[in-house]
Amino acid sequence: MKLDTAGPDKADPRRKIKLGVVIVGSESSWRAANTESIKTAAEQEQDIELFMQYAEGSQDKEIEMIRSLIRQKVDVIVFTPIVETGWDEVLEEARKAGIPVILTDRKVKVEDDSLWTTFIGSDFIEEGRRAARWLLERYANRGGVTEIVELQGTAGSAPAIERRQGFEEVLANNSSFHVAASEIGDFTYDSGFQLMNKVIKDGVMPQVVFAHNDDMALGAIKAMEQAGMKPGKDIVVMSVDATKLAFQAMIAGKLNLSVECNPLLGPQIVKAVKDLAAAKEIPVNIITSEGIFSAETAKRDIAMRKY
Ligand code: GYE
Repeated sequence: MKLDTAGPDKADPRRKIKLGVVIVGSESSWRAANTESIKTAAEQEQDIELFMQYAEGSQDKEIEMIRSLIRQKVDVIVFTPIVETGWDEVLEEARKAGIPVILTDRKVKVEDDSLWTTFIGSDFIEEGRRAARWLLERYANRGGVTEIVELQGTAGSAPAIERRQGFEEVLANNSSFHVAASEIGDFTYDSGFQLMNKVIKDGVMPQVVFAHNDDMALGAIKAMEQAGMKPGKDIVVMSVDATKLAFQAMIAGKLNLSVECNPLLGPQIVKAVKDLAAAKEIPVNIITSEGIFSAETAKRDIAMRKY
C-alpha cells in the first residue's frame, strides 16, 4: 500500500511523517528492549514525529489507541497485536482513513490480509522447532520417556501459539518425549513462578521445562529452587528470547538453552515507515535471522548481548 500524499499539507516536503506506535505492554525484559529500540530509532529521525501510546497489555486499550491515532490523522500506524484475533473492524477503519498499518513482533488472523501492509518480526514456529531440535539432539538416547512441562505465553498470542506448534511438530513422532503438562501464563516472571509452583503441587515431576520466554523460565527456576530442585542440573530448562538475564542464568548453570528472539526491531521499523512515506514498495514479511544459545557457550557469548 502507498501513502496518500495528496493535498497541500501532505505535499509539503518539510512536513514530518506522523508515526503512531501502539506498544502492547511491559510484561517482559524482551518488551522493555523492544520498546526502547522503537522509541530511540524513531526519535533519531528528523523527519518523523512520534505518537507513542502504551496499552498495558489490554486489547481494548490497543483498539482505543489505534482509533485515537486515526482521529489524529497520523500517516502510518505501527502496532503489536497482543492476541491474533479481533482486529478486523479497527483495521478496516484505518484502511478507510487511508492509513497503512505495519504489524510488528506479533501477527494477526484477519479475514483480509490486505488490511495490513507488512509484518516485521520473528519466525515463532521456527523458534519452537529450534528448542525441540536441540532437545532431540541431546536427549533422544537417554532411554525411557522424557517428561516435559511447557509454560505457555499469553493465550491466543502469536508467539504462544506458534512456539508451541513448532515445538510439538518436531517432537510429534518421537514417543520418547511426552508433554506431561502445558500451562498457560502471560510471559511474565510471576506467571512462570506461579505455574511451576502449581505443576510441582500437582505432583508432576518433569525432566524438562520449556518456557515460552526467559522471564517465565526465570520465575519457574525460582519455584523449582524453592522446592529443593536443581534447575539446569536435575531438570533441563529451555526458553526463548536470549536476553542478558537468560545468559546470566545460563552462566549460573540454572538455564540450559535460550532460543534467540531479537527485540531490536526499531531500525527496521523506521526504515519501513520511511520507505512507505516515499511511496516505495516494501516486503510483506521482514523476518529477523536468529540463532540459539546454550549454557556451554554462554560465558563467551554474553559479551555480545545488547539486550
Ligand atoms: O518472546 C516475550 C514477550 O511477542 C516476541 O512477548 C514477543 C514475546 C517475547 O513478552 O518475552
